[in-house]
This record gives sequence, C-alpha cells and structure tokens, in this order.
Amino acid sequence: MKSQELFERACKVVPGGVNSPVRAFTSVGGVPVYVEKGEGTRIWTVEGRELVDFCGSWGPLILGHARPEIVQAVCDAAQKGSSFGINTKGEVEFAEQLCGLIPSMDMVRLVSSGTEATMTALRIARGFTGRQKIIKFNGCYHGHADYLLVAAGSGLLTGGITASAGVSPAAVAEVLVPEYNDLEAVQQIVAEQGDEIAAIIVEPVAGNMGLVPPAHGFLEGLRAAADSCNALLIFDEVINGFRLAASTYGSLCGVTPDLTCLGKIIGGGMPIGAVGGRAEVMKSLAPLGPVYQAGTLSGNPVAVAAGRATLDLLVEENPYPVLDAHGETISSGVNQAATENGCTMHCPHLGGMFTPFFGIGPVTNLASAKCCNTDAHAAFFHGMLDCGFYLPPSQFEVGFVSAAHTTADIEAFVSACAEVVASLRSVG
Ligand code: HOZ
Repeated sequence: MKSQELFERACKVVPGGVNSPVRAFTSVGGVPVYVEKGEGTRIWTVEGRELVDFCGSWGPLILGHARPEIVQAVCDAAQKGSSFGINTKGEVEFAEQLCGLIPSMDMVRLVSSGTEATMTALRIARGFTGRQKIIKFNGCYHGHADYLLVAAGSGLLTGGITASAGVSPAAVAEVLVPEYNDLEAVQQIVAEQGDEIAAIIVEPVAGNMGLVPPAHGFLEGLRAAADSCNALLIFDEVINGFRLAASTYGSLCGVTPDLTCLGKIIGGGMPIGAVGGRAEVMKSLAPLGPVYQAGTLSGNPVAVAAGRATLDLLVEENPYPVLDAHGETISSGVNQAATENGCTMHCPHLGGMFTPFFGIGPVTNLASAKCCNTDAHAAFFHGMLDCGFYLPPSQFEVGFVSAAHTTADIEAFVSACAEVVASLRSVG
C-alpha cells in the first residue's frame, strides 16, 4: 500500500484526504506522507521508508516516538479501563503535578484538546470580568473556536485562508487584532477601550507563523496593559508549555499570566488540553461558578497516564540544555549555509524549536512572515524529505527537536540542510 494510493482513497471519504488541513501538503505540493510507525526519532512510511522526524506530531513528542515508559503507562492505564466519566486518582495527581510545576497555576481543569483549553479560558475571562472584548494577535493561532479564527496562523496561513467561512460576523466583532510584538498598538487599544476588554490572549512564543520569539519587554508590557484595565492575561502555551523548561514559558520568563492554556506535551501524544491559573479566576468554572465547561473524555485516564509519565521523565532527565544546544547547532548551521550560498534566509531557534524562513531576514510578526518565499520553502521541504528528514510541511510552522535526537542526527540534518540550501541558490 502506497501513500499515493491511500491518499486517493482518503480523498473519496475524508475531505481533502486529511483529518487536519496542515497534513495536506497544500503549500509544499506532492502527496502527503502516510506513516506506518514511529520509534524514537524515526518514522517509517507505508512504503517502508525511514525518515528522521522533526515535526514530532506538531509538538507533543518532546521525548520522541513510542518512548517505552510512556507506552507502558498507556497500556497499564488502558488495561484498567479507557474511560469512566467518573473521577480518578490519576487526574488528581496530574493536576497536583501541573500546579506543582507551574507557579502561576493554583487550579487546573483538564479538557481534551488545545482548542478546548483556549475556548474555555476565554469563556472564563468573559464570565469573570463581565466584559466581551478580546485582544488576540495577528498570526497567533489558538485553535479553531469561531472567535479565534481571526487573522489566525497555522493551517489558515498555510492554506491562504484569511478568515474561515462559517464564522458569524457577530462572533468575531469583539476580537481586536494588533500585530504580534506591537506593544504600542495594545496600549492604544487599552487606552481607548480598556473597560470593555475581558482578556489579552497570546502565544508567549509565537509558533504558528513560524517561530517568532517575543520582543524584549513585550510580554511584560502585556501584563502591565492587562493590569491597567483589569483584563486577564492568558498565555496560550499549547506549543510552549514544557517545551523550554519543565514548566511554562511564563514561569521561565518571569511574566505571570492569570490563565495558561496547555496541550500537546502534557498529553505525551494522547489527546489532552488544560486550562489553569489563579484560584479566584478558576473558581468561576461550574460547578463552583457560573461559567460552564464539560466533557465526557475530559481527564481521560489513558491520556492522563501518558501526560504524567511524560512530565515525570522531563523532570527527571531535564533534556532542555541539550535541546537548546541542538537548536543552536541547527540555527547556526542553516544560517551559515545560507550565507555561504548567498541565499536570503534566516533560521531562528528557541530551545529545540526552529523555523528556516526563506527570502527574508529576521521575522518579528505576521507582516514580515508573509514576505517569505514559500516556493523556496517548498523546494527546501522536498529536498530535505528526499534526504530522509521530515519537517512540518509549511513555512508557517515550527520544527521540533526531541530529546531522542542524537548529536549525529543533528549533524546529519545540518549537513543535509547545507546541501539542499546550496541546491536552492536559484530560488532563495
Ligand atoms: N496547531 C498545530 C501546529 N501549528 C497544528 C495541528 C493541526 O492543526 O493539526
């Protein structure tokens, strides 16, 4: 069975052949890869091809594929029953673990995805403040709730969809969208409409228009702006959480949000999400307060077991210094290859996250990300795939190094990058 054949069959029964648009190779072209299995840093396609994976399921697999301790935790949990819709000891211990590792989190509610986490966070913010307006940033992606599909990154950006059909104008009317890293624009909105703003939601490190780190003082400025109008500050750490430290980016950078949204890594590859923060705010949730949120699979015991095993390993092994060193090797290696080949591109990294941006220098917001040469990126993506490396199939996503990647994997990746960049001279 070949990817081509599976994709053709899929296209007959699944819209676009995929269960999430980012998997469709829309902007890089060609037939999407179908995977048979993964282990450590490797995935094997249905054709039996071995690829070194730098997509990592879009973030969750910080410990690589099928890490034995996580597989064991999942099997043990599943053997005891995959879902109860009744409370379990595991979810209490997981909540204690999360609150213990994240100083700004007094209480946490488990949900089933990052989208649910951000949706719940904003409902809490509106319920808690009694206000309706939200500030979100151009190019940040917070899942696919109606009102968050405004100027969103990730698959919308990749697919060139500036706004999703099916979202009512009323749903987005109260969402204000400044550029990421533009603190002055936020201050101006707050000066004019501060008493109507429920929350500022932000990816503290933007990861859905490619990797765009926060400018110096940006997050501190958002905290001050939220405080000045009594709005809540929400950090969407679905990608960032446990990525750069065994905690959140908020803990690492010393800016305390009112609420933090988590997903991906905290599920160890199983579907999960979480929203947590200040007790006073979290107590707005039913059954304590008037803000409703519910889910049959919320706190699912199998996902919780995978998440707990993942966090235990991250705390025990502290892979972060090595992830950062590998990220630095990739960033400097790619930037050097670009210079040597006269290719206009820039590859920033933060810890083990990286994005090679083509046709442009440093990217600081969506406006600059949109100036990228996506044709050059597509050629790079396929060049790397031909060399045996799987990257996210979009210019506007982040590549991830996992703790399973070895120095040899990283060196091989960098040397393949140099080869592919050299071959791109004409398009870069
Ligand atoms: N939000 C994820 C990374 N940008 C992609 C996941 C998906 O949309 O399937």
